[in-house]
Amino acid sequence: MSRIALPAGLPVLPPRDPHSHKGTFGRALLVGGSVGMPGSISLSGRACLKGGAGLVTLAVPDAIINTVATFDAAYMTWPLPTDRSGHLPLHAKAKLSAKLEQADCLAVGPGLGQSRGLFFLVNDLASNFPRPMVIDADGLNLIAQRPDMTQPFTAPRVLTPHLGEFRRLVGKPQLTMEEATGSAIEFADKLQCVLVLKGSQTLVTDGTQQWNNPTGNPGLATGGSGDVLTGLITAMLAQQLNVYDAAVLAVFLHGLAADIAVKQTSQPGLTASDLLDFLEDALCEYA
Ligand code: B4P
Ligand code: MG
Repeated sequence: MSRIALPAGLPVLPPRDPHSHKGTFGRALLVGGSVGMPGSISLSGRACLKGGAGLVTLAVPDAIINTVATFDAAYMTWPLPTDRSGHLPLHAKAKLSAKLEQADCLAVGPGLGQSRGLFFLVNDLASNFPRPMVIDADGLNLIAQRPDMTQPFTAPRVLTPHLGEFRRLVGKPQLTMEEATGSAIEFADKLQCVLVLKGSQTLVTDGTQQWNNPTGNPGLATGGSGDVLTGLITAMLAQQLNVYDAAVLAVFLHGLAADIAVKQTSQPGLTASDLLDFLEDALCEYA
């Protein structure tokens, strides 16, 4: 039973069937990481587990796989090649194929970095992965470099830019947050995707529906909190929520976790790792 008043329109995560098993709650595949940035993808993976995905696999460059594996025992890791700059090369796709076939949903971006090979890899996945996919961080910066940004996606996609990333997506470096709100709705409608415009009042839109998120606080203005959100959205997709509902529920719970956290910690002291611990409390409030 919830102890807080849940806002009207909040999506419902169906109760768990007593006879369910881990396959029931989906296989999530998260692709990211690079040499020097092993933490982001781990935060996403841990949030994905905490959010209820049945099986979570992190596909990362082989140069960092041992580091990523030691951050949590509950997710699986899958090694991909590492290029000379410490990133995934384009031919990582071949090694990824088997995992892509098994995945119910995909997230790409946290800690990925940017390179020419990654440009082709990420845009290939964004265009061709047939099931729901979250695109975050450098994944967004890489799709922003596509020659044709007006081409709609043909499979369900959630894009999670903060204002800086959204400016790059629309090619307008001076866009204000107020201008971005209107532009985000138009963008989501044109590209047939769900857009999560992150900020102090995160907006979720699919071009028709809009959710102005009421939870969250400046404690979230800390490195890695966006990676946690990416993992949480992916968890909701793994549990078969549609892309809009998955984004709305994850954004709400992410902010709620932070609101609960700062009753016990300070806003400056809240870290993304702490936030993971409070996702549990947010889910309990929601249940
Ligand atoms: P990045 O490498 O892009 O790192 P990051 O995305 O900022 O980190 P992270 O993934 O943890 O946080 P995110 O914002 O995704 O940074 C590279 C450059 O981009 C840096 O120079 C940075 O200054 C710049 N940049 C970062 N954010 C920018 C912005 N908004 N506008 C312009 N430039 C920016 O996710 C953070 C999460 O916390 C979101 O869910 C967000 O909604 C929430 N959050 C943050 N502040 C909040 C607040 N005051 N109240 C409520 N929620 C808040
Ligand atoms: Mg981010």
